[in-house]
Amino acid sequence: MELTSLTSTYTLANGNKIPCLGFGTWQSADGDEAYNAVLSALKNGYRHIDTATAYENEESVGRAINDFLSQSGVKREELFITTKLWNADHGYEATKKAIELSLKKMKLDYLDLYLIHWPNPLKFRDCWQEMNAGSWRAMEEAYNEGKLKALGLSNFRQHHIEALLKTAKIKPMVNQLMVCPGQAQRELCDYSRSLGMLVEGYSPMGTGKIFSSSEMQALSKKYGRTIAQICIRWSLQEGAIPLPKSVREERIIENGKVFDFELEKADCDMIASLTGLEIRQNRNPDEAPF
Ligand code: 1BO
Repeated sequence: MELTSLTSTYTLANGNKIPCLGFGTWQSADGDEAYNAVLSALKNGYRHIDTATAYENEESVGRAINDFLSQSGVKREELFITTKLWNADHGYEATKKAIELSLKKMKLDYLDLYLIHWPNPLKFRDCWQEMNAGSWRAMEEAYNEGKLKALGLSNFRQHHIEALLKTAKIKPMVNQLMVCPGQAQRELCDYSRSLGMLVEGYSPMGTGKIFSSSEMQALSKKYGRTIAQICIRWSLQEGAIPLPKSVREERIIENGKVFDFELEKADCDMIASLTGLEIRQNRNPDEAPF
């Protein structure tokens, strides 16, 4: 599939289109910071916005989306908006309420994608399978009512997915995972794809020491691109849908300019196996303290 711009799309298992690169809002503070970042992303051509209840910025993100829609003439159906269920709200009843609350906070009639953010909350560690099954049932109902246009998962590993599939009537369409240099998670990405899911990659830069890495600096020189652009391009070539985040307009613009160059396969493999970057380790969801 040829990806040529921020509006190039993949097709989800239900036939809906999803832009191949999204704008992440994790760690964007509620209020002006998240509002201005999302508005700037939309004004600069991003059409896919990712937030979560846990990011505590749904209100500002929703306000930016609605202001953009009323100012720009762009139609709601041209945007792809995702939010996620947080850990406290697992289970059928709580999930139903959480979906309504997200829609209300964001002032939207529907979400393009709704994800279970985390498979095994500390609060439900002895009954996570049952809680996820209840959440999924609530999500399926909201999907059938048109409030959610696609359903998916985040941070789910193979055994979490297998457990969910025992009762799911609608199969998950996305698994959103941390995909960054040194943590490509290729096996889990391939497994997710083998079940018909698309993989989204959060934290494409990973941060840590990525910007002082001599290997990444050499690639930046070789391709004449910033290290952030190399990371985002790498994520795209891994087959993921990268979700870079920035709150600075010049970076937001720069991060979207990744469609006019290609990394060599050997460089992609090198990035995938980089070590010593001191990037926050991808947490084991069965041991996370939340
Ligand atoms: C625990 C939050 C990960 C990014 O969505």
